[in-house]
Amino acid sequence: MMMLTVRFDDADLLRASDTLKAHDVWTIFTHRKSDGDAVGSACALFEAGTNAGKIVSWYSPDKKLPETYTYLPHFNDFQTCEDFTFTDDGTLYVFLDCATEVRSVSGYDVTAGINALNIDHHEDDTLYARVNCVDGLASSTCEMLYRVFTSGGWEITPRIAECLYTGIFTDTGGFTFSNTRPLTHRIAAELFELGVKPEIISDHIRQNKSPSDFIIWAKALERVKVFGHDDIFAVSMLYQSDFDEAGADMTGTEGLSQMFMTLRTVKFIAVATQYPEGIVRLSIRSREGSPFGAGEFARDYGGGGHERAAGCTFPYPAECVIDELEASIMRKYHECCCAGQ
Ligand SMILES: [Mn+2]
Repeated sequence: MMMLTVRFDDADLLRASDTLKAHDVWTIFTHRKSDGDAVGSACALFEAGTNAGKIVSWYSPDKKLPETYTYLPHFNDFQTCEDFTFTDDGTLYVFLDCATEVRSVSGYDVTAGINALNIDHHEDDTLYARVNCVDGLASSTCEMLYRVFTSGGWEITPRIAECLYTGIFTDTGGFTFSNTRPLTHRIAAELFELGVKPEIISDHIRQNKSPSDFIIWAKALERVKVFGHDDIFAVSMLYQSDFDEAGADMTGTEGLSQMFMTLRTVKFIAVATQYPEGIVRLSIRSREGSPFGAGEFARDYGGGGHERAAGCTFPYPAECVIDELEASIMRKYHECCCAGQ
């Protein structure tokens, strides 16, 4: 079952806008494994804050951001931080695109009454901040931010529009995923009118693979395993040695799990990646016809995300990941089928 913790009210947008206006110093946090929505929303908010005379900074635990987004303003203002010291000096801490505080830097204590604002669109968001602005139906955090800005009369400059469009485009798979609503298109049209060039943004996002990324993708394609009744499941795996041998960046896998969804029979895919510390993370996608959602599967392993796109760590050594993954998917499948009878 989908976990719905989010109760959203349009008044939350204005409350978020007022909270931003009331503070002169903003510290922005985005999640680990930065994607277009995290980077786009942070750059948009950074730019809006700078235009409004705020002092802004931006952190996440990532060592670096995906090269894809270098065209966005404030890409170079990003700073890496694993462990952050939160203070009570009037700074506003803004979490963007983080379903829980643990998705970003450590050091945040939910019970400490930290002066935090949470702007997000994950349906399993835990509402961990003092002020929460979370609509589980929104396509992206960038869509949320657009609505926050318009509710409070903030000027959306062409540069801000470009950032917001980027996050909406990436989180909806170029307006093709089921989270794309009429409102998403209306907002995209507004951003278009504000100066966004869709073909240029699409080129930045989609035509950005390096030859070494292709070597990595080839490895994942070669190792794909399709199984289950009517071949509805698929898994694949990338090892740290693949990245070393190809000289590829770990951010080059963006779009890989979605690509497996083009297999005609597949409704659920999990791509495992071994990280340098040895940890294995899963990138999971599901679609109509899967007996369980990507988010539901990820939550079994302490992960999270959306019903159709989610992620988690997978607690097995790299050499047994493929077998264990297949076994857990089949176990979950049998649980779901039995429960339904
Ligand atoms: Mn997002």
